[in-house]
Amino acid sequence: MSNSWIDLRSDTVTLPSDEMRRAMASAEVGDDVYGEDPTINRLEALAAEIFGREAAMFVPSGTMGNQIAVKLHTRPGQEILCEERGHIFNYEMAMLGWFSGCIVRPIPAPLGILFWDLLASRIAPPTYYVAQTGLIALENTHNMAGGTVTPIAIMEDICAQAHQLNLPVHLDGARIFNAAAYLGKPVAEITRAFDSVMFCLSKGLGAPVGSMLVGSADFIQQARSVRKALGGGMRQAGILAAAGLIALEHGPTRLHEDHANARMLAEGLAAIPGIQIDLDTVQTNIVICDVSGTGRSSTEIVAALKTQGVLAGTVNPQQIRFVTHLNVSRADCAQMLQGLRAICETRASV
Ligand code: TLP
Repeated sequence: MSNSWIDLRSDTVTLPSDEMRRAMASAEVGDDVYGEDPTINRLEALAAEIFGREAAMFVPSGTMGNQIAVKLHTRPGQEILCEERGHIFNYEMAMLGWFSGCIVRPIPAPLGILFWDLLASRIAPPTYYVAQTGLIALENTHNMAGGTVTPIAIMEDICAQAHQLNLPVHLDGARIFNAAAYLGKPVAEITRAFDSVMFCLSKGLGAPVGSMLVGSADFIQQARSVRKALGGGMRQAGILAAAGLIALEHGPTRLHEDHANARMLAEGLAAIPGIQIDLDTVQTNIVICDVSGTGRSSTEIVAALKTQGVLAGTVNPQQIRFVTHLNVSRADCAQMLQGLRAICETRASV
């Protein structure tokens, strides 16, 4: 898609800045499978430092980071507890079963925010003829709940209770910097209780490619083998890490702008007849609304928006998702709202 679109489908569509492209062109590189790419090594050291962990590993995608963590935390035949709309369960190609040999016990949670009481009753009893719970996986921010943020106290309580049962807890923190901006706390503080954390460089932080997995030195050493087994040994990938370093150093500082734009967009949506939105869910850069009251399906509305140069995504036949990011301005959001109002009014006057 060219730059002339107002692309609200996802923050994955962000384009690398000129500064990133320059850094990529001049990146010092080596063979990362030998551990010899200095730019990757710098990125991994910086990520470990920012998260207050022993080690970090660069992976091509958030999906690979999540799935490596799951593989290491579980054994085939176990169960994984996660929220029912979780990315790890719904959008990662059934890899929890395919790759790790586990099944998911999905749990619905208001605003996508799991808390210990919801999880406790789903943990398998220690009976030899019952599949054992192997992992709890949280997602913060929660994408399909509308970018909602799980408070620190809830995450820490879940981790503390799980650890008492010797259960590991993984965080899909694809957008953890958005959660940190909302909570006003450093990522190290809000993620310290987790056994492993995956976060993405390639979403709101603006890198073209890449995610990171952070954890203990031992965990990351094992993770390197699993990454290699999946074909994720990327050789001179310092070219990508150079953009990742800029994303990690500068990306987090501007996320509040995306959040303010999302709030403005959500309030505008709430004022359009036929559109329903729970403004409580709009905490970060994701806005999910229900369009069924307009008399049109989400697919029809997304198609109508496209004729106006606006791209958005459907969640299901009733819901549309808009995601703000660094390539979308406040004026773009206002233009989208104007277009959507016109679409809904056309229908009303038919
Ligand atoms: N999310 C994408 C789609 O896959 C839905 C998006 O457009 O939001 N965890 C979370 C919470 C995510 O939202 C995503 C991507 C991932 C993991 C996977 O990251 P990638 O795309 O790098 O594999």
